[in-house]
Amino acid sequence: MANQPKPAEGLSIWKDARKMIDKARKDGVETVWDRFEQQTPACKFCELGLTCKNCNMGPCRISPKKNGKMQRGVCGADGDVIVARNFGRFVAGGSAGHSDHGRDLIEVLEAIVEGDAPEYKIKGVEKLRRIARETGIKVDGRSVKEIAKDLADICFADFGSRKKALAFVSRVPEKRQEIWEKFNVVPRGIDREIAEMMHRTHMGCDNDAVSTLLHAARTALADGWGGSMIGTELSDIVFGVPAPSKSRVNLGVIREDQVNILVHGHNPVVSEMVLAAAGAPDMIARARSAGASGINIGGLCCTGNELLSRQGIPMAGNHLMTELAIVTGAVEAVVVDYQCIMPSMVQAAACYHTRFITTSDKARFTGADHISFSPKTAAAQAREIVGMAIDAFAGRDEGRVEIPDEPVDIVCGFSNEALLEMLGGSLDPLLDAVKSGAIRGFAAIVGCNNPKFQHDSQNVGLAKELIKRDILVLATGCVTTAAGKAGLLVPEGAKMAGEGLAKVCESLNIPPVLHFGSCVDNSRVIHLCGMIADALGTDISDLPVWGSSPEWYSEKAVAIGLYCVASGIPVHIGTPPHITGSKLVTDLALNGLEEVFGASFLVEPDFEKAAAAMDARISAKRLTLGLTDPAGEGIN
Ligand code: XCC
Ligand code: SF4
Repeated sequence: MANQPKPAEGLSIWKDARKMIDKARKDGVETVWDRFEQQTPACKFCELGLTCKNCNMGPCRISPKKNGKMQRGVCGADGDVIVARNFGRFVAGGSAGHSDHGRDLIEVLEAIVEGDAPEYKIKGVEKLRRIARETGIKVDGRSVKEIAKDLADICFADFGSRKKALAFVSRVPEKRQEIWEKFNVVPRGIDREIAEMMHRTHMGCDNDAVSTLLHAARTALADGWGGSMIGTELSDIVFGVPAPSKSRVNLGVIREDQVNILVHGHNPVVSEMVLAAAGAPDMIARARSAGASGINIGGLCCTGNELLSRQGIPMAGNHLMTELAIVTGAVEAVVVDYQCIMPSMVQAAACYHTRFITTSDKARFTGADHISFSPKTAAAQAREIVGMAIDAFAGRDEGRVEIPDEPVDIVCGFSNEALLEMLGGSLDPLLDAVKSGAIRGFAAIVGCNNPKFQHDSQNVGLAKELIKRDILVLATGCVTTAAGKAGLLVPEGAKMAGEGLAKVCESLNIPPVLHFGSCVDNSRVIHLCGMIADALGTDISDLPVWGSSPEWYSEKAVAIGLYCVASGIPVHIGTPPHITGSKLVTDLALNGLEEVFGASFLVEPDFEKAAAAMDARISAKRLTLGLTDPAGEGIN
């Protein structure tokens, strides 16, 4: 029996989302919330992580307490082993996503050097030189291309299997490196750790849950200090280092009078070219003769964040807004690369005049228009894409267009470089604010949306709770859009912050929540933590910091969570991964990792309780560092 659809109010906190959910129902477009209903309740065995399909003697599923005795799979694997193996592969999936994205940037850098990417340039020359020096490349007296070639080689080498440690492990505080050595989790090669995880979890290999989980940490570290960090740093080198700028956010950025192209996915390589093509005078003229007043590029998810951070394009929405953006009826084309793109967008686009254009051979969607994008032919292909969007404009049905809200102002484009520049070249002013207690600590709120929660309720709720407690928030991934819509990404947002933080925001003219980029840019966060720890002569796990992903959904989010924990940053998550069928694995995640890494996971679906727990730990860490914490006592 079909259930009555839930009222849109309960599904999202946003006006633009609610209106589009209602319109989707009217227009007959199925959304993520409809399908979530259909999939509920979930299979208990899967939810607990107690199913195994790793071989063909199975599939097997373990009842937690069959006759008081732990059941085993056909091969003899118990619940702990099965849960750990599943979790390990989950982390490997996430690390692979970020890292294969990073690899694409190396390929572009190499293509630039070899003259195979004529339309791309190295915009971040200064950063190229700095990173080259950091990684031991000779810089003086050499050309940009020579240096870039060597850096590309060093990055490629990090993907292999012949090194003792990845290049950027040199950024990790010494005490932390010692911990990694002690537990044998120093990441050696990005592809290597991922492949080893697949190997270990084959039938008959790593049959000790703790051992598997330690390798999961190593795999995640290869992502954070490897694949993701390469993704971030090389994107900065090729497309420029983000610097603060203004933009706008929500579905209101879609323009009724223009050809709207939304870029979606994660990698800036395609979307930067689409943006450039859309600015070409002949393209604009073509759009005009089609009856539009111009061409508007808007962002979705992390490709949006990449272009927002560097080029200031407006942001249409985050993960759960992607289908709804199409429902406005005013989107001519959605151009995607990879990751987090719901396959349903093909069907949603087919309900309107919208062209759904895929560009990566790694991410084909049945029913989509595919343009096999290559850096060599980028400009022509980007023009082709923009042309397709312009042609689609004629098919727009004005009667079905509804743009549901007015956009909200934001400030974006924070990076460690930008932060340092704002602070006058040194972290000292920031550290002084921490020491005085004006800023009590830092929290990076990262990641996704998940229909298990009212859309963005936790992302926004937690951010507001933390800034109230004088905890400066860094946001990445889909949380940035939520924070922006809530008015937290502008300096005026400091009105919602505690007194101490508000004063710091005012004196630096910064928002209480800093837009720190896309998901791969969480590498900026761990790097910053490393720099702060070094400046204080301590380890990351001693700092008053947190990571949090309240509404996470993806494998990548778990990889991020685990590399943060293994780097010494405790991590709050709103829902547990599929591990709760094993007491051993769950205890390790919640407590045991603390003994190993000085940080562990907190699972808490209620943002108020999460904020209180995060606050308490920040308070304790301050005291251990020898700092006072009057504000902490005031609020709890
Ligand atoms: Fe994807 Fe990066 Fe999550 Fe958003 S935040 S839903 S992973 S787009 Ni990374
Ligand atoms: Fe079953 Fe073991 Fe095969 Fe998994 S690896 S499916 S538990 S027999």
